[in-house]
Amino acid sequence: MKCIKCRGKAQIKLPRHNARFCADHFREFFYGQVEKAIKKEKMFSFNDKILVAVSGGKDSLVLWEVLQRLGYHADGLYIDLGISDYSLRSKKLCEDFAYKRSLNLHLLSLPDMLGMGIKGISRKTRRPPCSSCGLIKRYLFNRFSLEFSYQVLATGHNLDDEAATLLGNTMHWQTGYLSRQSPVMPSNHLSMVKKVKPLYRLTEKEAASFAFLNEIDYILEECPMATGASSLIYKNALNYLEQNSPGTKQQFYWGYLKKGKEYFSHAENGIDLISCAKCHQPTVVETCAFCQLLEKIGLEKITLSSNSSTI
Ligand code: Q46
Ligand code: ZN
Ligand code: ZN
Repeated sequence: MKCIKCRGKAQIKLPRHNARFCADHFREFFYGQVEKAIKKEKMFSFNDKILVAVSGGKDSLVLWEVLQRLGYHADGLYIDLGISDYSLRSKKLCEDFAYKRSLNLHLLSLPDMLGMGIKGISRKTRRPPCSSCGLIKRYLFNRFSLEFSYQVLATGHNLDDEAATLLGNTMHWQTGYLSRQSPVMPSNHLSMVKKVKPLYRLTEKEAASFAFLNEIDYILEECPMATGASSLIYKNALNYLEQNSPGTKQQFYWGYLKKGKEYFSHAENGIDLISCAKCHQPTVVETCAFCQLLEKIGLEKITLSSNSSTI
């Protein structure tokens, strides 16, 4: 098997592009796809301060690696969710990653800020763990970006994630979500930071190959709370289709962005955001869902301070 660029020994096969690459040309391909995403979707410039939401998983660490290699100003934020050993290990991996590359990593801890981890919060609020977790992460990443003057929040969502979300939203005809699904969510006047997904042109397997070739250590196990997530069922269904017809995932998601999304634009008008009476973050009701969650665990409000590990 030969690299289609240099005719050297190929290490990676990409059936969806009908291509094979050696390690160097695969890296070139990977950087190229991220740069294309950034430029095509006008995600950010070299003047912007970017905050990367890192979890210790491959996608977010790969994204951070690529952004810093391309010369962007990118810092990381890790949120310790207090999920026993899983959180300890993933935090350590993020700290080691930042230390080896002399990058700035901010740390927030739910046990420190809220007095308990996701399990405890879920018990007190009677919400499923992933629902509390999603709400808390969205809120903290957004508020932290604004309070610490980041213009853009970047997440490691890849093509598999986005295609699976699209499939789920389509299966249930979630027209509001369909109208908003995008690799870029612009900022708004109501304290919403711009959010971007620079890996949306790359698959999970490609991110894993990049991590392997660049010796990026990441947490291999799934979060112990992730069992039974419907997104995994949609991913498996899409993997089956991709195996039999390479390119299906990208045709589905990129095709949606190009041709399908506009049909749902009317569905977006239904949401009127206001400022939360307590914390001034964007919300659709008087007190935002995060402040309601705080009330349920007996807290009035929180202040954010970064426990930075800056090298
Ligand atoms: S971290 Fe949080 Fe995920 Fe774990 S508790 Fe659920 S949502 S599964 S991305
Ligand atoms: Zn090559
Ligand atoms: Zn609030």
